[in-house]
Amino acid sequence: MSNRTFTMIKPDAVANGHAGKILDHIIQAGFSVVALKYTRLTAEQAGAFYAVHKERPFYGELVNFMTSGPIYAAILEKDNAVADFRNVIGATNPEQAAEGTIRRLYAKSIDANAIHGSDSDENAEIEGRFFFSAFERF
Ligand code: FUP
Repeated sequence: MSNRTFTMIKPDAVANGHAGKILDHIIQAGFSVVALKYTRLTAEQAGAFYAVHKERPFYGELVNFMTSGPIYAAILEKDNAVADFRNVIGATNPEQAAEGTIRRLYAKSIDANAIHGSDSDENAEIEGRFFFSAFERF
């Protein structure tokens, strides 16, 4: 899945009305949206998705935040998708994100940071499967 990555437009960005602009930004950056879902995570789902952060002090807040409203989940396709998409979204902390990145443009804080992007090909596949069945993935 080296040409695919997984993203979520997070509850802050959806609530602020930025989802359409963010999707357009992603498409203009050269990614194809090959699967897309509007949904809201349960605490169980958010806890499982971020299980890698279970021991971190911000885990509880992260699960609360990710269940606070609806999200868009999507599988994106492009050559070198994982690394290129990380550049498009910018650093975790929007204050450190480069000019023109999605987090710099639309995120307010490190915890409510507008968008998720997988950090490896392996995680892109795991995360994509978390939301989409093989039938839904084109
Ligand atoms: P990223 O890969 O850029 O999404 O960042 P991480 O995997 O390090 O963190 C995942 C999510 O945990 C972030 F998007 C927001 C949250 N987080 C915090 O709330 N506080 C922190 O100090 C670090 C991460």
